[in-house]
Amino acid sequence: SEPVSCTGGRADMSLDGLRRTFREHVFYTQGRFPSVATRNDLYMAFAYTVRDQLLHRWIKTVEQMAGKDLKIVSYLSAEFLLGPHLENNLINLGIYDDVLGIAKEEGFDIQVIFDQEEEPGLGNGGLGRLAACYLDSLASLEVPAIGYGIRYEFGIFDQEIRDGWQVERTDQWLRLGNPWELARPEITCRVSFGGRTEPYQDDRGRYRVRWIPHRTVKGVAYDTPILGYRVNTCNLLRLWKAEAIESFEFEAFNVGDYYGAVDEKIYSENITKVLYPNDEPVQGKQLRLEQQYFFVSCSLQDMLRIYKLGGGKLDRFSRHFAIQLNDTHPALGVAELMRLLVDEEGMDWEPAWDVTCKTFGYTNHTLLPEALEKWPVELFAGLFPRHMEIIYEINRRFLDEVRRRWPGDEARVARMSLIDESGGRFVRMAHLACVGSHAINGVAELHSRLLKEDVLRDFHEMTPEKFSNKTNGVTPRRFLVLANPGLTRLIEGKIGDTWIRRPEELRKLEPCADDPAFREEWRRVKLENKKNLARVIRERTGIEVDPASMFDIQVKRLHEYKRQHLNVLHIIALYDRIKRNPSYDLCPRTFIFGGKAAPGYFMAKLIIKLINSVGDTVNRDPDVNGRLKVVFFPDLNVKNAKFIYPAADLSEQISTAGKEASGTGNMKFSMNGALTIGTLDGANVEIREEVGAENFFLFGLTAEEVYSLKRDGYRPMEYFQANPELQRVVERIASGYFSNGDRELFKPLVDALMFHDTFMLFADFGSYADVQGRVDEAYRDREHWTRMSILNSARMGKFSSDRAIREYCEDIWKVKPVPILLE
Ligand code: TH1
Repeated sequence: SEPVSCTGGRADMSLDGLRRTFREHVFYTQGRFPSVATRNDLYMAFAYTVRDQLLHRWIKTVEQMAGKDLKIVSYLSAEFLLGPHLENNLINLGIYDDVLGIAKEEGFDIQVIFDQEEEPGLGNGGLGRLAACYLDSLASLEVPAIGYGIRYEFGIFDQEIRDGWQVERTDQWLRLGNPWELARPEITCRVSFGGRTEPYQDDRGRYRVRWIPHRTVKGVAYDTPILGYRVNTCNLLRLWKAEAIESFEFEAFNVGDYYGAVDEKIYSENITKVLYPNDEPVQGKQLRLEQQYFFVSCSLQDMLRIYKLGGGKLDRFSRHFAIQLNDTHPALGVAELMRLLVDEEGMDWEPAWDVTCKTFGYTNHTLLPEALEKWPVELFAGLFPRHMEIIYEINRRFLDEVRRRWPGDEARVARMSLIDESGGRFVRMAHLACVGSHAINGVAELHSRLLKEDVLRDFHEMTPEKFSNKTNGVTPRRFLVLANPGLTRLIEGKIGDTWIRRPEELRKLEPCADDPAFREEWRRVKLENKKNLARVIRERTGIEVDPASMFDIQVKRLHEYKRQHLNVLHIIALYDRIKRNPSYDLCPRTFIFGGKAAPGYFMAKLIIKLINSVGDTVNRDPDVNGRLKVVFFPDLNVKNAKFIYPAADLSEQISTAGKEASGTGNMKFSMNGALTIGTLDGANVEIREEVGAENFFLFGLTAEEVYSLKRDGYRPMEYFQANPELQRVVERIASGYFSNGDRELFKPLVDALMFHDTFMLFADFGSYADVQGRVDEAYRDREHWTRMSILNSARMGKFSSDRAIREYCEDIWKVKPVPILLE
């Protein structure tokens, strides 16, 4: 076919071209005169101007990929936490300054325009954000890729803080329209649920099974272009929306059941209404399982459609598609691909199984036992009768193999089975993912090792060659260039800008750590960022914070294993020292928290209340005299995070060792020059290795110590009795000091610590408080602190998502870059 020629017009990226296109969009797309254009009109017109550029590159990408014998990565994820598109795309296109100029000429504040963008909050936290970083890196590395997921009508809730408590508000991100997506009403799939199966003989006399489902919905594709950094590759994020299939409505109309037809429509559209707001663990709700199957089935049908378009033969599918399962949420894909190949395409079991295993890779993101997904067999079989049969058949063949390898070891067979029968019957999604994949990986060295030794030990013993580690990474474009323009400029002044693609080159900054003038500049940038955050904090909370104080920040989802309350215990300890000794010498500190709690997670919500209550008391107490401030920053999301990471002096990464698979916030902070106080958990271990032990504040038990302490019987009371300061801290909470004398309010929290302390705060409290003392001392030596800060940024290159994606491409997906030319 003819290559699409589209030069000039809206593809014109000259200053004049951009300005003309922008004006046209105000007029023809928004239907406004410039003089009456609203803020949203202007934002939309800018967004469409940029989108035109993306579409131009997207078409070139598709055009140049067509007909080539290449391999595409399919990243299957229930969550994509993208964050605002506009600024990011300007950076990737290299027209940020041009557009700033146009805005100025046209007479408005570009910042106001940027603020207008609603972010697609289609994820909970790290897992969803990781998927978004990986899309950025795939495109930036010019690797053909499609992200597949769900177009939730309501993403992660907006958080408000009222009277110190979290209040959830629905996220109406689509209210004013979404200029970044293209609806594709012609790209649809049918997805079925329920019903029964039936054997039959096909025309060649072969035994087959057909699924007679109870109901069927339609998936409609919504496409968002994902442009790489300063390349022409523009990949695709394809999100599925559920709708009713038309024939249903017609049928209902024919028998006159108008309300029945509308009911059906509402029922169908329910599937993609709302993101489940639980980080880990996932709640075992039917609708959640329906969501998982819905998007996985649409995505696999779509891949097969694309593949057949190119004339590919099904037994070679895995040479052209590498599918990655982002945790077990899409693990049903293993059974669904088997169903599509065997039932729909008429393949035999063995070749279909061969294709399936070669196609899938599985990334595990958590060791928390309660977060390992399992679904009651009854629920599962009710929704997916055919998949249940397929899973039993996969399991039968798999367990035969286990028995061959370990004859007589029925305990092992029970442990490895895809069905958990140790009390009730459940489908184990992680086992399904392991058996159906050729590659299994964890997300940090420690996590991958613990997977092999513990959670997936039997699988590792059976197929060690499947296992590898892929330490997480984050994109330096969004989290450094976009979030921290001041630091970016400073770095560029010294070592140019090639580090934005190759962050290992940040190492060239190391010598600058010895240059007093550079250190001075570095501090100036940090101070500006802190002033900026102080302003936002004032606007959102009314609290005044001093940018000259140390900004000690913990932002992440609220979870007991992440131990925000350990941080609080330490704050109360400092407060207690001040109260006992009014002239206590403390380097002034501002403690900043942020993060959402799952709406049904009582303890997490109580911790938010505690943070705010301690803040109320401490911030108001004249005895504190500027030495302590405590702030809870409401509604942490990608948009707000941009103010936070660049302003941190100290990053709190204090999870119980062995619980945080990787963490990615830890990387965002350190890249921006924050020092870390942390345990040997997740990627902290590798961050410390990279930046040097002398530039990292380590405390706490190791994962091994945590396990053996648990094994030998952990008694929090012993630590409590041995530490008078800890006693005073707990007593202040228990006595109602922070709750107007109410001793009941925080009792659940105090009791949980005193009698169980599942996450061993008491065991780590002493070491944490000691090391915080060292932090206090270190901060007084500003020159030395700045040195450490510079070295942190300079040595974080490893944690670019580009490095992570390169490893996935080479070791797991076996895919190569395909450079795209514009003309
Ligand atoms: C997170 C992990 O907790 C975190 O340590 C890791 O850095 C991140 O994934 C990216 O790898 C997880 N998020 C979820 C969310 C759900 C279920 C399991 C996990 S693990 C819904």
